[in-house]
Order: sequence, then C-alpha cells, then structure tokens
Amino acid sequence: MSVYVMSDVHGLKARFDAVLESLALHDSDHLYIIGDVIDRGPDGIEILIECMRNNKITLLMGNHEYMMLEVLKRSKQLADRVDMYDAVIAIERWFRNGCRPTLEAFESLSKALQKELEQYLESCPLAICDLRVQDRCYYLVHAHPVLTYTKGIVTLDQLSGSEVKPDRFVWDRILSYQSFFKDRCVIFGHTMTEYYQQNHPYAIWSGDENLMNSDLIGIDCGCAAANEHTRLACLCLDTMQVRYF
Ligand SMILES: [Mn+2]
Repeated sequence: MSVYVMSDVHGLKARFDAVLESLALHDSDHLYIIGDVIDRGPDGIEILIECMRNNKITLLMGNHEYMMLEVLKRSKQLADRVDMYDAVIAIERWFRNGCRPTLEAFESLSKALQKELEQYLESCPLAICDLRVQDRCYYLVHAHPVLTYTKGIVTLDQLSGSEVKPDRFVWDRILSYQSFFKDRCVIFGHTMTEYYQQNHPYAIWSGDENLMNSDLIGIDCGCAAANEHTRLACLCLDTMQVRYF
C-alpha cells in the first residue's frame, strides 16, 4: 500500500497521465491531489472528471476549484438579478485566473454531468488534518492550514455559519519561516517552490533537508508556469521519494 501526494496540475493532461501511468495505482494505493487541477492548461475538466470517477484519487479544493464553484453558484444570482455585484466580482476573479479553457470544456458537457461536477466540487475537502502514513501524521491543504482545525477532514459544509472563510485554506500564502504543528507535517501547494528557493526553483521545498524530519513541505513545482523547466512533483509518503514529470 502506497500513499502519494501531488498538486497544481493546472490542466496539463499529458503530465497527469504520465503520473498515473508511472504509479499504476493498486486498489490499496491512494493519490491525494491537493488542489488546482483546472485552469491555465487546456484539459482541466477532463482531469477533474477523472478525479471524480477514480476512487483511488482524492482531490482537495484549490483556489481554482473554489473560484469555479463560486461562479457556478453565483451565476444563478445574475440570472435571478439578486446580489449581482458579488456575482460579478467572483466572475472577474476567475477570469483573471485563467478560467477560459475550463469554462469552454464545462459548457460542452451534458447538464447532468455539469451538475455532478458541481456537487463533486462542493464535496472536495479543504483540508485533511491528520492523515497517518507509517508512523507519521500529515496535514494536507492547498494553500495554508487553519490551526483551529486539527482532526479529520474539513469541508465547505462544516464552515457554513463559522467565522472561518474557505479562502484561508485555498488562498493564503505560507512564509518559509512559519511552523504550524509539533506533531505533524504540513504538505501544501499553491505557492511555487521557486518562491522559497531561487537556486533550486523546480524541486519540492522543505523546511528541513531530510524530508522525514520536516514539518513543512511545498510541492508546487510550477507545472503550468510559462517556461520549459517547470515540473510536476509526486511525493510518496511511505518512502519520501519524489518523482518529477
Ligand atoms: Mn493555487
């Protein structure tokens, strides 16, 4: 049984397929994708559908999935002509963040599949707070942990009525000197690792050279950035081995 983590695939299907082919997941294996499979690259919707249908994959919510969900919900506000300003802001934000290939592919789907995807997006965890692999504990989150949540899976449903906004999990930036938990390692994407290590730009980044001792690991190796050196990293939590695609 092996557990893998990757993030920020951003619509690049060839890289996504290369990972799946290389891992050849068995029934007891699991791949956690910690957000942002859509936008920028062309094939986000295809990847999103694959994540939804493959029970060996768990997709966490990234800011891009959250933007998409907000627009799907708020477009009804425009149709009903209520709270139109909030709807326009949500649409404008997603527009600035590369929504076009995602929206075009989404529009070509059947209404039933669109609805299924919307419900799937709503169910994607914002964080998995205490994933145990071997003897270690991990906190998986797209952008930033929220320290009031330390157990189980955090979903949008749980936050409704709470003061904590989903944005904290999917948008906030982690700074390299931050430390969050004594008893677990935070694994995150969202902020490209080149931000933490200019001399080592497209490798995963960790607070400690030895990944087994680290309590903070950034794995967004800039997959969809505009140059040929970017990579998609896949980290095996059983062995702490990293493969790049
Ligand atoms: Mn992101």
